[in-house]
Formats: sequence, C-alpha cells, structure tokens
Amino acid sequence: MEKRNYAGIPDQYAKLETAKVVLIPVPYDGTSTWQKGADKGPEAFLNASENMELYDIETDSEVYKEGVYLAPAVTEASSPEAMVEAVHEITKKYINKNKFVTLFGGEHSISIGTIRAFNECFNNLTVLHIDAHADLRKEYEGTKCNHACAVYEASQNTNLVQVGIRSMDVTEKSSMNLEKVFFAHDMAVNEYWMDDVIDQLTGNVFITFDLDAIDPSLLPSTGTPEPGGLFYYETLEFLKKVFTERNVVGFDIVELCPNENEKSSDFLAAKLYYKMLNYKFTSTMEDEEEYEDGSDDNSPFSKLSKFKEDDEY
Ligand SMILES: [Mn+2]
Repeated sequence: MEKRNYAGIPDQYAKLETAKVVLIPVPYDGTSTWQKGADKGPEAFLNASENMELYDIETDSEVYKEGVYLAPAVTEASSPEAMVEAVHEITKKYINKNKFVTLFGGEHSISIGTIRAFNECFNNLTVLHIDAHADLRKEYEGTKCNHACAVYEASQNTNLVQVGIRSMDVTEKSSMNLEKVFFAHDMAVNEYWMDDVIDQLTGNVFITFDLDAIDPSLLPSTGTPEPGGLFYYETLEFLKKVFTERNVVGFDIVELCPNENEKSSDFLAAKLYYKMLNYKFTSTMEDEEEYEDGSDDNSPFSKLSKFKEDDEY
C-alpha cells in the first residue's frame, strides 16, 4: 500500500524526522449515545484535506512546509479505558520527540487520554474546551471514559476553561467553575467574550475542539448537533487571538460524524485544522519577553524542552 501523506503533501514534508507537527488519527466511536459514525471522522477529514488548497491567504503562508507527519491511527478499541490509555501513551511518545502534537477523532472520549498526556508534560496547563456540551460527568453508563466525561478529569487537575456551552445536565454544575465557563447565550450578547476568555488562560494552553461547538447550520455532520453555536469567522478570530496571546502546546479536534450527502462539514473540519496550524506557526507571541527566564512554575515552558533542533530519533 502506498504511504499516505496528510493533505497529499510531498514526501519531503511528511517525514517524522523533520516534521514539526504530528497528526494522530483516532477513529474511535465506542461510547457515543445518539448518532454513531465518529469513527469515520478521520477518514473524511483526511479526504477533505487532500482536496484543500495549501496556501493560506490570510497569513500568506504555506504552513505544511513546517512538516506534518501523519502517524498510524490509534485503533485500540477493546474498551474505553484501553483506548484512553493507548491515546495517552502515543500522545506522550510524540510530545517527547519535541513535536507539536495534534489529534483528530473520533468521539470526545479520546481527549481524556490526550489531555492526560499534555498535563503530564507541560507546566501550569490550561485546557481550553470548545464545545456545545459541558462533558463534566464523573462517570456515564458505567465508565469514566465515556464521551460525556471528556473533561471531568481536566476539571480536577488543570485550569479548565469552557467556551460555547449550551447543553448540560444539572448535576454537572457541581464540577463547574462558573468564572471559567462561557455559555453560548452569554457570548451572544457580550461583545468582549473573547478577551474575557483569554484573561482566564494560563501560559500553556491545550485546545480540545468538539466540532459541535460550531453552529449546525455550518457543520451539521456531528453526533449531537445543538443550535446556537459559533460561526466561522468568529471562531477563527478567537483562535487567532489564543494562538497569538498564549503558548498553544497542542490540540485535538473531535466529533466529526460524516454524512455521505453533506461534505461541507468535512471540509470545514479540514480547513479549521489547517488554520490552527497556520496560526501556530505564523503568530509570534505578543508577550513573549515576560516569559523569557522561564524558571518558575508559572512559566509557559514545558517540563520538556520543546523544539530543540538537536533532537535525536
Ligand atoms: Mn459536544
């Protein structure tokens, strides 16, 4: 079988040794409750990415030239717990190779493993959770690794900031820090919500992006669509601010549930991923100087030294 490259990029940009970015597909859909199909998400995303133009007008860049290595998919699915542990291990492995690690799901339960890995590798981590749903249940249908529990662990051991929330169970309120939750109905009438979110973020930020945060008029192909979501340009404006004003250490995108007759959702997911890479590699952090010495616990520098040129393989 011919080796597949992310977005069909030339081999010279797709090698693990030289790529700055690693993309890990996780086609898992073991615990979803309503519409099944998130396991088909990575394939639809990769297909759409291969049909996308790779020059970004806004940033005047071709970010794929930083190198994107498409890792083998994580296929462990014997149990939700085993899947989470596999994602945790593989994510950590690539972080330890000094890569900018990104994942594409799969349902949101994969992020339990992703976040665990990033939290073990980076100081003072914020998990920026962009989603229609709070995902704060401690346990659901007999497992702590259900998609409905995606950020419960993060709520306990990271600085969790939630954006776009418009659906939850009343019991989730007890795990919620209301100062750090931005409900969609409040965002709709607060023109300063982006800055208010940024004020809650520490230096190192991991973004977990559930595509159902986006309004279903733009992205209907998701397992649990909820009206009242984010629109495209406000999403991009917000992400660009986050990448400019904080050190984004990695991200995952989850819950694309492709529909054979509706390709624009796949395409939006592909563009969103690529935009995030563009913002990562073209933005210079505005307040970089204040972090220069990086010796205390509040520094955004990692527990590892990231992006060292002399890394060995
Ligand atoms: Mn969701």
